[in-house]
Amino acid sequence: SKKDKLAKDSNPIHKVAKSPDAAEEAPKNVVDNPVESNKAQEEVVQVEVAHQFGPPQRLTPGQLGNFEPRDYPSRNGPGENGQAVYTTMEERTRADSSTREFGFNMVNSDKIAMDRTIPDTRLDECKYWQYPEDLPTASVILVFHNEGWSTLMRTVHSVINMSPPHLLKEVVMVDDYSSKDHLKGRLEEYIKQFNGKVKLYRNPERLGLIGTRTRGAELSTGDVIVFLDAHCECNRNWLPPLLARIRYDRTIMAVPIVDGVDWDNFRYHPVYGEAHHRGIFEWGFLYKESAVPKKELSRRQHNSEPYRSPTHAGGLFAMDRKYFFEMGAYDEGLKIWGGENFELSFKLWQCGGSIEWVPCSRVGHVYRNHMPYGFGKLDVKIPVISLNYMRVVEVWLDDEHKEFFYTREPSVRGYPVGDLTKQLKFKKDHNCKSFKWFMEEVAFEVYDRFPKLPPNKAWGEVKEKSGMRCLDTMGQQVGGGAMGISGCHHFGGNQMFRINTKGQMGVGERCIEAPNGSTLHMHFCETQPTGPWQLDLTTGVIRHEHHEKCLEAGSGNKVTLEPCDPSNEKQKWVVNEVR
Ligand code: UD2
Ligand code: MN
Repeated sequence: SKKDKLAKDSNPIHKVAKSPDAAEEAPKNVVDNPVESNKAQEEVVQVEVAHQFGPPQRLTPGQLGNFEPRDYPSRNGPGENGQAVYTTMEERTRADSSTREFGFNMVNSDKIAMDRTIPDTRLDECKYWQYPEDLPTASVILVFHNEGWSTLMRTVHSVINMSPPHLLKEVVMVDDYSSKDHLKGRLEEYIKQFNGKVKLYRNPERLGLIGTRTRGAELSTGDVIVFLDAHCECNRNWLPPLLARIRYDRTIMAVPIVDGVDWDNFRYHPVYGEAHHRGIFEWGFLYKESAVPKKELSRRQHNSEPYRSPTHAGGLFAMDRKYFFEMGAYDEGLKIWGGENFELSFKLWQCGGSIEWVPCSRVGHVYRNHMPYGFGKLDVKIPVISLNYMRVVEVWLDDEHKEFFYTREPSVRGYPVGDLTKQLKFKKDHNCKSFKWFMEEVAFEVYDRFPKLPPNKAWGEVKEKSGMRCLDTMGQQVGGGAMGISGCHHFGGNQMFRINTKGQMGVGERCIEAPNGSTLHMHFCETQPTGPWQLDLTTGVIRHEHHEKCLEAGSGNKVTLEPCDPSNEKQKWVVNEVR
């Protein structure tokens, strides 16, 4: 058709790849590999809709995959092949101010072609997968708020260039109430070159990324919605492997592997070496990635096949559009940023869907230097992210696991999270499985890294009884210098500690140790939830049981372990809860 032709012409990389017309003649659903076929049947037991689709794909070494780009260009120029670009002395001031404004060095980004080449970071095997020809179409949704120009537009170009035109229904850009001039009329003008394939919608008010994604999904018309952050670069043949999984089973959320792009020099680099990783979490719900357990890896025939994951980072994933809404989309009570990845993940797993990471689909994401935008005016007295986590926790966790969250984040316990009727009804109506089931069957490695937390004995600021100073991390990280004491500020943060009944002293996701027997340092928490700290609530003495010494407030900002002396007032502390 005319539309296809236009799209194809504007797509340099796919123009000589197998055309959609040729695809029509290809045999559909031919099962010529008995091993694959058995595997598919096994999975059919779990997923009713799967049987009609047969094996999702097959590997034919020596024969380039049917969607594999045939003429990926090789070029020289700034940033080509994902190389770093550098800032000159004259550019320094502008570069720094753009970094403050966008979290990215836009001066460097502006030097790089919109369609720059990037290195192929996939496993070699990925080139030889044959995917079904009749894949569902995709709407790629880019939500954005005050993004820099060239990083945003490079994302659009990259989606267009790296996707087979007949599978890319549209790119849906949704502006979340940006205020920057460069995102006004210029954007409408610029996207005209894409002949209608790129659509632009604008929010009449700030919805936050979560609400904006749901709006983007509502505005989309493709079979599948693919969300990407507005600063991404798609790698070779990124789209078909995602679509193939959803074609095979519409209840799968398919997640590309997210490579890194440097916020300063824009170097594109693979996220991991050979070992596959997947998304998990600790009990404060900081997102973590961890090597995929053998048990999961061994379910597959080939190392380049998709594997199941408990959760994902949030930004980049594909889902059947209708299924996304059947699952209630995102909880409307989640505000602006954070926690939505867990909400959708827990909901999917517990209510009949699943999440797979797809090694043959790779997309680069520019990790910011810092978050450059605020969250707008919201009537919330705890961090918005904590409120989002609480909504997720209250709906999807059971009592045992909820308690781990509130042990890790004690100051938010009891804060009103708003109406959860809709979420709880969904869970009941869909007969969703328990969080315990999820932990045992899906996220089984989490306990190995983040064991069940014993209750807190005390938490809050640790204040000297003989003065006005509080224990303070002084911003130190693991491997860094000594912690100290400084004027109590009652805001928690670096002065918020937890001492649990097993002797562990925690701050945020970290634990405290005194490796030299004198000064206190940040540590990774041991995989056993135990520690050396004994707090005597009556005397206020904090004793390190291995060094047999007590915590003593020194002069200036100093705090050290010293021989215990019950008459020394400098060794007496009081732990005050702060909210
Ligand atoms: C990560 C995710 C991000 C999201 C977030 C938690 C990746 C690579 N990124 O943070 O997608 O899941 O965790 O919620 O997994 N935006 C808006 N409105 C806003 C704020 C942001 O539209 O009010 C846009 C923003 O322009 C960007 C996207 O939302 O395109 C994600 O925001 P981010 O890049 O600041 O988040 P990130 O990568 O730190
Ligand atoms: Mn991002």
